[in-house]
Amino acid sequence: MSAIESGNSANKLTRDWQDRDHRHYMHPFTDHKDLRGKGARIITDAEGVYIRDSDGLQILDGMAGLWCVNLGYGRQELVDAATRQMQKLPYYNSFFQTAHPPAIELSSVLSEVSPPQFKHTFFTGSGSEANDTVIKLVRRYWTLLGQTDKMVIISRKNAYHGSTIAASTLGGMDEMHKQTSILLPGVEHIEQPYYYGLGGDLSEDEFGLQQARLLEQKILQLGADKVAAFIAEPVQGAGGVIIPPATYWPEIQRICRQYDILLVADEVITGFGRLGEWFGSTHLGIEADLMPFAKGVTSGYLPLGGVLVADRVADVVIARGGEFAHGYTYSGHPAACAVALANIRILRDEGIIERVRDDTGPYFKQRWAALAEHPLVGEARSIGLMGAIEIVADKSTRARFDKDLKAGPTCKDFCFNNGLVMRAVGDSMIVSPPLVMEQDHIDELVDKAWRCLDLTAASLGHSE
Ligand code: PXG
Repeated sequence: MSAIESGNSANKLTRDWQDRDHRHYMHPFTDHKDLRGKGARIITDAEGVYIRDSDGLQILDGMAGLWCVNLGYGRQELVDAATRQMQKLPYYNSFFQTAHPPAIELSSVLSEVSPPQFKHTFFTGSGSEANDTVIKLVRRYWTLLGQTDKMVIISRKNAYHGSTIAASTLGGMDEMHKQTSILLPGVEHIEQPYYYGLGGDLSEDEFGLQQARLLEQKILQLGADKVAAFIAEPVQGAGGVIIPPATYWPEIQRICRQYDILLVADEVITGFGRLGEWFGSTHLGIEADLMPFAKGVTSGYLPLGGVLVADRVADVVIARGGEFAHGYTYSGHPAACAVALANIRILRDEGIIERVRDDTGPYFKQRWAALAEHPLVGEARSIGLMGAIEIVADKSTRARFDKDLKAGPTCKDFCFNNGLVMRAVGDSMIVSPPLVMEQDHIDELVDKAWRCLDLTAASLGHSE
């Protein structure tokens, strides 16, 4: 078959997949009318830090799948761990006074790699289920302590905590709230620490304190005896890689302690090395009482989530509480736990997290920061291996392009077509690449991002 023929047959296959995709597959978070016009991009295989589509285009995966493929693609050790476990014991539960080695081992290993206050883990199948579990744990804790009025959980606008009704309520995404319509009672939201978007004339430090003190104001408004917990991502991910000013988290910690409010750090994105520590909380000096996690625990090879439970909560809910009436069929799924164990072993043995902290993270920071010199970029910020750039029409005023021009989505499309996955959150472009990226991959990522910003500027008719 000639190259042209094989190209044609690949395209025909792509069209066939796109057609069946349109007829049968309801995608998550997708406008299907919009998708119909373009056809889905069909990803067929992947290796290392690259994915490949059904037309044979190799694409650098700047998002590690969906913030999860920390080890990159094609790690045989993870495949072998799943295979071995599926042959030995593909499924069993831990409901009726039973357990199995992979879940026991994984909960033990998690207590080693997490901060010292965590010795227990409750497993789930996803980050959303982990956050549903958080709500129940928080309420159970205060109820067992006889403080039945301490019910309200405070969260933040533009937070993402998952898609179940409870997790959508916890999150601060307006569109999700509108569409969910039946939200959980007892959840309140405060404004986010988004300095570029909301900082105005304040210094970063002043703004960090101001935004943290919104929590104190909310607690005082509701009454500390009514507030059970505060939940936040150490660094907001889906909201657009919002990195809080250095003053933010210490002040939040002070407030939670002063008013006796449980602190929940949602580590679904920041866990397992993203910021160059096992958990984002460690990097930012947060001492949490509960830490929901998912994604990077298995590098996304199999679905698994959970909640790390600090002794303060475990001593009440587990030691004194009787039955905790909560659990999922796939809580602690043996194959998923086996993959997580192999994943954590590789992260440890190959020193990947230390490499992010000492080498690739600092290198990424410096290369990424240079994107701020591009005429379209108002800010380029990063932490660990997470980064965002703000596309603006006017750097000095931070004015955005007209929404209808779709600057962010246009840039995202240029990126995909030119071999780079970079996500658009409105007109913020974000990346969160696999932790196994090397310096030359980072060069490739930044060079491609610059070129696609050029293409975006040209298509918007923007000159400096
Ligand atoms: N918490 C955080 C901080 C997350 O980022 C979840 C909870 C929910 O996890 P599950 O496993 O239920 O999806 C997430 C998930 C995006 C995007 O658009 C982000 C997530 C999921 C889907 C899309 O960036 N994060």
